[in-house]
Amino acid sequence: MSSSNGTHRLPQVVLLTSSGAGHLTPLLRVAALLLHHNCQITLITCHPILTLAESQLISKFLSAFPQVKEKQLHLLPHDPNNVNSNIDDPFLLQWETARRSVRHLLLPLLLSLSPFPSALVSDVTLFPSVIEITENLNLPVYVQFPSCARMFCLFAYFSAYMTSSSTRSNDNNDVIEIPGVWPMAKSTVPPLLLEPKSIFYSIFMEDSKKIPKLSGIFIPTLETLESESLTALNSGKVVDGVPPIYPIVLMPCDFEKHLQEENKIMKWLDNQSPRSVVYMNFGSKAAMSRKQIKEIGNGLITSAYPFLWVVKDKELDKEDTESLNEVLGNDLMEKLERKGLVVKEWVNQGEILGHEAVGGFVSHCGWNSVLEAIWHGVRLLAWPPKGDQKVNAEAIDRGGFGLWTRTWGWAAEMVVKGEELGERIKEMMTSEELKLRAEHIRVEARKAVGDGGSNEIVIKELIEKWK
Ligand code: UDP
Ligand code: G50
Repeated sequence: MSSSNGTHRLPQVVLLTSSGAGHLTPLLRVAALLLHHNCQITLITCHPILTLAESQLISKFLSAFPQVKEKQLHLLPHDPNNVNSNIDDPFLLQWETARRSVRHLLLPLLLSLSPFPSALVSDVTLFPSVIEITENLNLPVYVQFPSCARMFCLFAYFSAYMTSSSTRSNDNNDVIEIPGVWPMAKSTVPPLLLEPKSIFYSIFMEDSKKIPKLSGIFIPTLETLESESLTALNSGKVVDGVPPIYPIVLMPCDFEKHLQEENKIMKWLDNQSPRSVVYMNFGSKAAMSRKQIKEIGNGLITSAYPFLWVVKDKELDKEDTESLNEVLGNDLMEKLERKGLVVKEWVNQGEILGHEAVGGFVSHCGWNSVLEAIWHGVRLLAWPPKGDQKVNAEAIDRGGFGLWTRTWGWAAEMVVKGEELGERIKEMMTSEELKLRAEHIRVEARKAVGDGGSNEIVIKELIEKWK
């Protein structure tokens, strides 16, 4: 396609955000990657935005890339007559509202864009509403999947599995046998997917049938880490009709950095020895019980390593207003301060994991966090609380760059004793094997992102298609 002055027209790509920092972050990183390859980007953001973390991330992204056009989609009010209006997870509720709103509001917004876009990349939660609208528009729709390839296998296979399970009599009831990949223990499957009455179950049932209508799926992952799942998907083994899967390595970007110059965390890290610090952060929404928070405090103290601990007391950051002293109590707070740094704020995790003082990461296993640890070659102690996080923990375990104590169950449901945590932290920090594997996989990730690596191949192939 040529413009009137004869120069090659640049691909115009629209990206559609959903809700949750774990969904927004990888979508914005895809946008940054496309910008790097000279695509022109329009970012559609859904308002109101649920968390401060997301609002700030979007602002930082837009100020780092002033050439990006932002279009705001103002969500319809919650529908009290909707059968799903009693959803108690604020993120799930927001997804439902956004799915309904996109169905009504996206078309005029797309038609107002000039030039008309060459492609649309949607967060996975919104794609069924998007394809309803774009069916007659000649606009290829791609999905950004915010989890691992193995989780996508479960998603893609879900409706086929559930519809046929009544006819399978001699199944092993403890596992889901996804064709082409090693069996998935039901104990690792997101619990809501085992409850047919849950809204998340309905979402997986309905949405998985619609995957064949997509032009492609971006999965932030590494070939070396997930070759089995990627091969099974791309060869049609998992289920027929899966569009091309594009594995890409997404790394922390400059636009995510804090704007303020003073940064007490980085200064504190500067004063620690290389690879000595245990970093603990459970992501953007996993809050812990007060009882577990106290045990963690004691566990970090007994592990005898310096630590950087990001405490989270409420699922929504806007509601997380109590001070550290209120949450931890003065006594524990005093003891902790002698050994490490405890904060209760949004930190720049990408930057922290890249600091040479960090030796290990106690993580809830959100997929972005796992990939950030990989990017910086940091070993993990996996402690998944809910959702897709046990599936991600399995990838860490099989990849050999982290430990996972399966008997700890779901962290959202069980309290682990401080001493036990302290012991596992020591094991992670002293393991040479984990260190070597983390370094190995870091090198693989860097290769994928470097000149002529798999990221470049994928993006160039897509840009050719979009021209
Ligand atoms: N994150 C961060 N600072 C925090 C908490 C989280 O930068 O204090 C980032 C983290 O680096 C990751 C994202 O937020 O990029 C969280 O996504 P993830 O998939 O790890 O977990 P989720 O929050 O979705 O459970
Ligand atoms: C959030 C959550 C639970 C959960 C997941 C979350 C995932 C990610 C993949 O992101 O499994 C996903 C696929 C389809 C979809 C939403 C999320 O509609 O709270 O399991």
